[in-house]
Amino acid sequence: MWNFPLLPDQASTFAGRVDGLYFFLVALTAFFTVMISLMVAFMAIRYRESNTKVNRDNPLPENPTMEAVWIGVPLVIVLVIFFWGVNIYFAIARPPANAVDMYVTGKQWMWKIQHPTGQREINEIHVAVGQPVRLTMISQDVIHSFYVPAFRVKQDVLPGRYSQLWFEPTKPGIYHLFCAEFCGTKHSGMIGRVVVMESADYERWLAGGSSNGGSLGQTMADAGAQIFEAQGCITCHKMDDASRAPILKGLYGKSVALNGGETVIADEQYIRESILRSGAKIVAGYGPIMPVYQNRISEDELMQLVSYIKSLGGPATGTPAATPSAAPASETKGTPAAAKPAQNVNEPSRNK
Ligand code: HEC
Ligand SMILES: [Cu+2]
Repeated sequence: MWNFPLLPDQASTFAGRVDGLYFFLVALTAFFTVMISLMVAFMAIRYRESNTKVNRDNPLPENPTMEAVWIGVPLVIVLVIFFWGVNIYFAIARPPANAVDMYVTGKQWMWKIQHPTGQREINEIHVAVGQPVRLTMISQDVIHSFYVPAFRVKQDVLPGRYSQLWFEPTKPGIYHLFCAEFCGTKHSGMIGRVVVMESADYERWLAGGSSNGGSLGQTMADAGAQIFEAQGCITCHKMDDASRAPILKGLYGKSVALNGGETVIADEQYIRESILRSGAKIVAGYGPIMPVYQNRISEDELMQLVSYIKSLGGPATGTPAATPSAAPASETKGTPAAAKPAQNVNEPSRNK
């Protein structure tokens, strides 16, 4: 009979922590609401007009101790709330290093998901229990918001800019995925499900192919490598020759010196911008010769390109990419030399 859940399932590592803070705020609010209401009632009765036995002098008292208490106590309470909130916020803002990268494109009115291993889904995202997932998200049109109540995570998905979200599911099951930003007439229909599976089931699901008929057998990085060739990027960006354009191997996560003297960290957003609006930030030592790819590459393809460039490794002595299966197969095929670690040695020369 009593089946009226006040809160959604707690299905991620954040859920308990967010609820803890939430319940604390509710309890605190309830405490003061009750206390103040009781005081109001008490005063109203005690100082009612007909009661002649009370003292109504009402002098202005001075009581420094009381003032200190009513400044001090709320100060401590709000600081507790602040640091508690900051603590959770930091956890939500910092994906762990072992998180799997997935890519989300929002558009009116659906969610498109790409797995690094190549599966594509629509309005459905399959993940494994205990495996942290990091989402890189973008919108093709208006602002959407990726919201999974059971995970206690919500993040705006913006046009023209990647935003990020991560979570670690703790309980197998099927959970609601909502768009939490009014995004047009069918906003309420922009819903989906997050399917959390046991690892073994998840492996089977990955091996079995996509539930929505996406092409398999090609990882995102492979798809990106193909675009890299098809769009002619490869004619300038060589694997071992930085004379025409920077070598992209080892770019991801590195700090890049720009022509203006500043440096930027080469994250997803920077790589995306470098491709779409190459003139916006020019790498030190190069001219603005790279074509502008705006409107020539779709958001989905851009994510594949980003995934490919990430698969070429990070700055720390060519660390393998976060997605082990994402070897740039078609890239290295013709140029075995490119696969040699010796490549990293050449890298500093790119900033000549
Ligand atoms: C005509 C030659 C040319 C082509 C074609 C070209 N690029 Fe570039 N690219 C450059 C040059 C030169 C730079 C450095 C100057 C700058 O930042 O614009 C660069 C910079 C970049 C950067 C930033 C590199 C860094 O070290 O910070 C990325 C990422 C990039 N290109 C990706 C691509 C992709 C992906 C394509 C294909 C869609 C592409 N480029 C096509 C010449 C080219
Ligand atoms: Cu939406």
